[in-house]
Amino acid sequence: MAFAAWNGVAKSALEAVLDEAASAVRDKVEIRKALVLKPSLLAVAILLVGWPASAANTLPGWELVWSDEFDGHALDPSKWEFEVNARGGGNNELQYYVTNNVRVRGGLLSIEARREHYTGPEGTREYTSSRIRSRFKGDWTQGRFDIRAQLPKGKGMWPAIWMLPTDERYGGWPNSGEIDIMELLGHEPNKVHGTLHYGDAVKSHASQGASHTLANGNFSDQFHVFRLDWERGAMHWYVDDHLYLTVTNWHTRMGAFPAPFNQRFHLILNLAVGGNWPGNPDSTSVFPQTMEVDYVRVYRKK
Ligand SMILES: [Ca+2]
Repeated sequence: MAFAAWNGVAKSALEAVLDEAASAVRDKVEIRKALVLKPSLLAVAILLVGWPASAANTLPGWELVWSDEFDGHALDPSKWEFEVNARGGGNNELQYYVTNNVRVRGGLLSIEARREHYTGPEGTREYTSSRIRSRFKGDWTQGRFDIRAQLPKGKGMWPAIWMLPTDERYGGWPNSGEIDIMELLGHEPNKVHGTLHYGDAVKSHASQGASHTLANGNFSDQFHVFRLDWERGAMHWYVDDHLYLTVTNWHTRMGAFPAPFNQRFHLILNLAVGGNWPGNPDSTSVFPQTMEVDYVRVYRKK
């Protein structure tokens, strides 16, 4: 993790130099590949420019502890794993989650929802998509989570950036909690939701949440930064640094406050199709749809 942060800083410095000095070279990806292959060139470039005073992903008061800038050509298996299933997420979602609907290129992760007839070990579905998680590869208690993403739209689209408990120390859902950093319902493409789920057993499930609506346009028009600040006794949800939800109380029968949010949680990125909350796609829905993610950055308070 420390290496990932260092690598990001060094690469930013190099890119600045290379953009200036080698503007004639069109393919930056090729430059990056060349640098990875030539450590001596990397050292020379750092000597030339000096160590950067700051980089795009450093923030005052915060230490970057984990990130994925999606600069490679495939999903990084040291950071993410696929969840392959047709179980419907407990919400009667329609998709078969497969590994085929993820692309990493041009610095972006794309998760694509397709209308396609697909048969796997768990049955046949009329839609495919992907769902990835950082479980046992990125797990945190408290921190700041910044995710820059552009979202899909259309009836039945349900992109989500969220967190589940890695160890379920207090029992099954919702006893051990759930943190929804961002959810969007495709028929309301200008509105995102942040929600905290907790409580005791399914029948006494409790939640607190709020939504943020754009003044102009939709979340499919351009990238926005979805951010959660998780402190010991408070959680704060932001869109583009605009605070729209703070939650300071929650409970679980199996532990004292701030349980269940005193355990480690991991990140999940997925694009669901249909289900209880958004409803199913209809004749107005356009496929394929994608959620594109520019970066995921996790910080610890200094
Ligand atoms: Ca990126």
